[in-house]
Amino acid sequence: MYWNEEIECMDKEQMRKLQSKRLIDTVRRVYENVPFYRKKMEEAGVTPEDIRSVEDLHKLPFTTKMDLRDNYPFNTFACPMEDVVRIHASSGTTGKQTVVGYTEQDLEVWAECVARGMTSLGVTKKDRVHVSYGYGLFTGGLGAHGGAEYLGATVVPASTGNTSRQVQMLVDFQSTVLCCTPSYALYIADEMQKMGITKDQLNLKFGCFGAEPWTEHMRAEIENKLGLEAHDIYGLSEIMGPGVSMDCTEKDGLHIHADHFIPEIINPETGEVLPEGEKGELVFTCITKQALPLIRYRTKDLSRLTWETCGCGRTLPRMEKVTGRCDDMLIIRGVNVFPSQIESVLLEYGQVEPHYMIYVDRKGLLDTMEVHVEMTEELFSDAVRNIEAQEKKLRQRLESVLGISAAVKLVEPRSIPRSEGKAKRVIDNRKLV
Ligand code: DLL
Repeated sequence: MYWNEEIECMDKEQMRKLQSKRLIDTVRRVYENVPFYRKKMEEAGVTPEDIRSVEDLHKLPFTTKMDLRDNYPFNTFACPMEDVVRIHASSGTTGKQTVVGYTEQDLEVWAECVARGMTSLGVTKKDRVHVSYGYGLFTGGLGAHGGAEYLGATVVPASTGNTSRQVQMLVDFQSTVLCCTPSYALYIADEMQKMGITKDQLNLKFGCFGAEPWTEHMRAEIENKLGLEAHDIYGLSEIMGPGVSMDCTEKDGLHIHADHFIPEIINPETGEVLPEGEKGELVFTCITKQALPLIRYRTKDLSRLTWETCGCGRTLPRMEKVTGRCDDMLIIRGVNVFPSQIESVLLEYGQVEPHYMIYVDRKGLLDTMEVHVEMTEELFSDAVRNIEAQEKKLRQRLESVLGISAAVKLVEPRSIPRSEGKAKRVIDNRKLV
């Protein structure tokens, strides 16, 4: 059990004081150590002296994914490289990934946040935690792993893939907690059915599901199929990874570790801060991170906040389940994909025209993606065999850039509908129910 009562039940006024102190330190640190931040603040006409408490947060400029790309890979880091002990990455909007770094202390805070969240939903050191998030540059695997280990639980680092083997492990090891994307949880349930294994043969009690949007309806379905309590875990690499917030036994919003991250909700069009309870874009400011303390980072995720004390007794602010974004990022089988990444692959490849359409669907339980792109007149008049060979090459290229497979179909020149206004590039037929 990892229960930090002093922080998790801290009186609001005291929390604001703690946040203010940490914010002041962080702003000074990034101003002194990160040329990018100094420039950004100078341009906005703010100095560290202008930031005297959390009330002044709104004076600071926002940070975006584009800023991270422009400073690729390490120029946003606020500590010497020799203090960075781990690197992770997530999808960028085009060719380059978004790179994030952690010091030893950052990793400890991360593990503590995940451990706090797991404790809030009932996990203890007696539990056996099966982690089926991907390990590697993605933060899911090592993030959930670190938290479960910090708690003293037994971790099974299963990672992704080979679902029948995962099911067998769940039966053999009698793991009590499952960490994976909600769609993979349903996939596991489906695989169990195929293998003739019932939920009674498993010993699952809790699930920590996240990395993609899911609904209350899916929660009920997963709970029913796997016989566990399904909980939501939210996070993003830029801020930390999984565990920025998680829902507790009450399942009434996700608790944000406000002693490490200050949340705000803004109007995505105007940037104006919205009052408590209104829906808008989530923005986080990291106030304890050493390697990458992002200031007012725009997540593009839509949610709302409440500071009302939760039924579980925690006073930490809660965010509503994220079910949408205010940009065009797609999450396909848990992997973030920007249409602009696909576009750069197509344009770089040649032999095709810059007219394409991305079809996303959910076949059975798996997300699928098919990219239709117009071929050039020359290719069109070529032999069918050559066209097929080009489709295959493009498919391989897309897979290596996106990290997930996508079908590719080369279509006749001028067959994709042109639009008169904003081009519609994505048709997402998945229904989140
Ligand atoms: O997906 C971190 C993570 C791993 C969270 C495992 C939870 C579990 P990124 O790859 O940087 O990090 O993607 C972050 O994924 O901005 C959201 O749009 C989406 N997302 C993450 N968790 C949730 C969730 C990880 N629980 C982006 N509900 C975020 C809805 C989520 N969307």
